[in-house]
Amino acid sequence: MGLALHPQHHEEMRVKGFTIFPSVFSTAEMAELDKSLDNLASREGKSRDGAVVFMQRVAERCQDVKSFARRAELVAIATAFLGPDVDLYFNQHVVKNPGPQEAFSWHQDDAYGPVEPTPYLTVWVSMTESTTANGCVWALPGSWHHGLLNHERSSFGLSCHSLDDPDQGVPIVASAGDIACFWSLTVHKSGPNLTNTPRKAMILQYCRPGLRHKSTGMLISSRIPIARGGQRYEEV
Ligand SMILES: O=C(O)CCC(=O)C(=O)O
Repeated sequence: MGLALHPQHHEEMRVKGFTIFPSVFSTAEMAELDKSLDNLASREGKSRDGAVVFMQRVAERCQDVKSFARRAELVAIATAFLGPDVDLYFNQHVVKNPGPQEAFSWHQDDAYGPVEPTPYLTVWVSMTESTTANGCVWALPGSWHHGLLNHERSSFGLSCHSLDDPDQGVPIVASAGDIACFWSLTVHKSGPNLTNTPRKAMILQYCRPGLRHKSTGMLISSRIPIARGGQRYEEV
């Protein structure tokens, strides 16, 4: 598997605000991560069977996920886009089970908790196939250039662009082990899962150290160190 980072990835992040890394992890590695998340859910008495399940801050509670967030491939991506020092700001596992649930509204990740400096980097790891039929992510190319947009509450999260607008961006179709990277200002949505198997993703959000809440200026202290001086952070 492995990772090849090309000038095209930088160009796509600069122009469109997102880029894809195919086949970074194997299907077996994704199954292993899935098992760790399943074990965590069992340990905590939680179910992954709801329509859409969010398990947040799992790296803080599961060593396997924390180690995964420091995989060499992810350190390479995060340091390429953010510089040599990187922290994990936020992470969540999302399961979209089959069902007639709504689409996840068009939004910017920054809208859920404005921070400075912005944008940070969202690394969306596809743990299963992600298709237009099972609720893949869609992105609006170039949208990150407009800064933080006004968001309104919708029936499924915050919304900054209508699901009825003729411009519905582009789908990010992925296989298990592919990665989609986007800025926290890139406008994106995801659709319902109209198939009969779950769609799963691990979302890792990386930032430079020193991230602060925009509203209060307070340092966000709960970050996990990922890389220092371009090298993976080793716990002592
Ligand atoms: O995994 C998904 O469906 C996307 C979720 C999403 O857009 C987000 O967490 O910001």
